[in-house]
Amino acid sequence: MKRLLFVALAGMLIQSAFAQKKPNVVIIYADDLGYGDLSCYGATKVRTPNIDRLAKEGVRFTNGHCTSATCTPSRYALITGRYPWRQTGTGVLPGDAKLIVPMDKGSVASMMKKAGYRTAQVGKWHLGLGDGKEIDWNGEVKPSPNEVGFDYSFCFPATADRVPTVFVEDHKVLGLDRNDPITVNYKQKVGDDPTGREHPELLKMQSSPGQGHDNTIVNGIGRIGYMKGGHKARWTDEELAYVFTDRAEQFIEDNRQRPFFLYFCLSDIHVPRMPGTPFKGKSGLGYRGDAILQMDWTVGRIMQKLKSLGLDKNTLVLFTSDNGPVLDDGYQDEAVTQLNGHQPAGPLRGGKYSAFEGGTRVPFIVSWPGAVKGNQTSDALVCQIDLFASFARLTGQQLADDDAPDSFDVMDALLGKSPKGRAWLIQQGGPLSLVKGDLKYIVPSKGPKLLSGVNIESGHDPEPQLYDLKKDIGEQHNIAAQYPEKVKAMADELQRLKAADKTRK
Ligand code: NG6
Ligand code: CA
Repeated sequence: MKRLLFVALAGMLIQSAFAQKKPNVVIIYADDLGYGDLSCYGATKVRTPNIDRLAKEGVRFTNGHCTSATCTPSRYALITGRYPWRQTGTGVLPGDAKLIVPMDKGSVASMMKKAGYRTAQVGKWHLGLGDGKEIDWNGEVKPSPNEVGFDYSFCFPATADRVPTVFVEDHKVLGLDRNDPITVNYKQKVGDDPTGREHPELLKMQSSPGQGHDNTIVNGIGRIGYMKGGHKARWTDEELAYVFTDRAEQFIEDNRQRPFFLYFCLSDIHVPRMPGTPFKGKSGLGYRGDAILQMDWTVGRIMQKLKSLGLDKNTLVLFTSDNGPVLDDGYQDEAVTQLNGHQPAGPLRGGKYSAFEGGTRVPFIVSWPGAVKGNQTSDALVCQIDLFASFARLTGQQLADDDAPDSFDVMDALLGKSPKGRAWLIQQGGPLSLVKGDLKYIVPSKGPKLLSGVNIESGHDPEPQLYDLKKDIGEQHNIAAQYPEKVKAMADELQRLKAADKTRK
């Protein structure tokens, strides 16, 4: 009997030691951060010591990607493991859009939950809320991240420049005052709050002409869309990073004794850039540079939190961005005038919204001090769409047949154990591109070559484009005319991959 008890106890101990061993996973997802925006990626005009340290403790990828050159589709791909262009309605969403993540399929979060992880989403969501009927911001906001795998969610619905400018915590608007109910409208003005168009003199930061951002004024900033009510619940932009970081830290602390998965989506460095007072004016590059410093501070806080709880060795931290950089994205915040020679996309052409590499090649860093050797640089082709299948392997799970149809297991590359990532990737700027080996093919498309508001080259061209990224990372020399057979082969392959329901083997 005693012996049996001993065996059972020993078994339980081994099991719990094993359970402890499951690494925590933290994704820190920056918004609109470019390939050249960090000092560990070559920036010299701005310094990011905390993120540089993260890179030093792990692997810094030179060929890491989001799927798309804007936010909503990239996030859709990360969460679902499915290319966003397979589903209509995955473009940049307004703040009153319905949830676009399918609830009848697995998400990276529900998969981690199945593996025994406690899961959370903190920060910008931008994948819609509710079921398509008008959202009742004064009641239950549902479905939300909670319905697609997150045990805990603390988000704002869309972007910082879109109404409603409130936090939603597990189905409820935080700090709601019943006597001041919220109404949101993207078509016409609601309520009596002044708009940026009517009252530009009330703005603390002017909107850029011709780019919208001149509807309801909240905290002295004109937004996209109109809102009424909810005055006490509205956020203060200067506090966003602090509020989100506090929630993320709290979640880590609350779950320090069990494996957790945190999808931490920063509002930095998206517009309106309105950093907290400690960072204002600190970079010398205007508020965009200041927001980079604030973002780096946030990363430092998370690293410090993990360390203080003794979790740093057993936590995989992934830092990346949802799309490439933009300077003037709707506000006159001196991002252009104070650029000071800084190169947000580094050596890459284009930026946010673009089919060129600047749109989708982003900072991508993995650290896991207990399992990953530090000081590594990897040229493996990896994409955020691959996290679903990769984390499934990390946590010892089989994917259901129709889960994550475009996600490849690149875990060995992510851990710096293999120089090989995926063999090819479809990227989405305006037009789609196929990257395979050193070559990149951009589908011919109609549209302006220069997106004039944001001053970014779109990648649109009525002629096919082919670039050798190994020799020409800046995509300056279109070699399509020299290699018509390669163009044809890549165009055919892209067609075939698009037509398949699934590209995962
Ligand atoms: C664009 C907005 C831009 C930004 C972007 C979304 C205009 C003219 N521009 O439509 O300011 O909000 O949407 O950015 O409205 S993202 O990073 O969330 O994709
Ligand atoms: Ca973005």
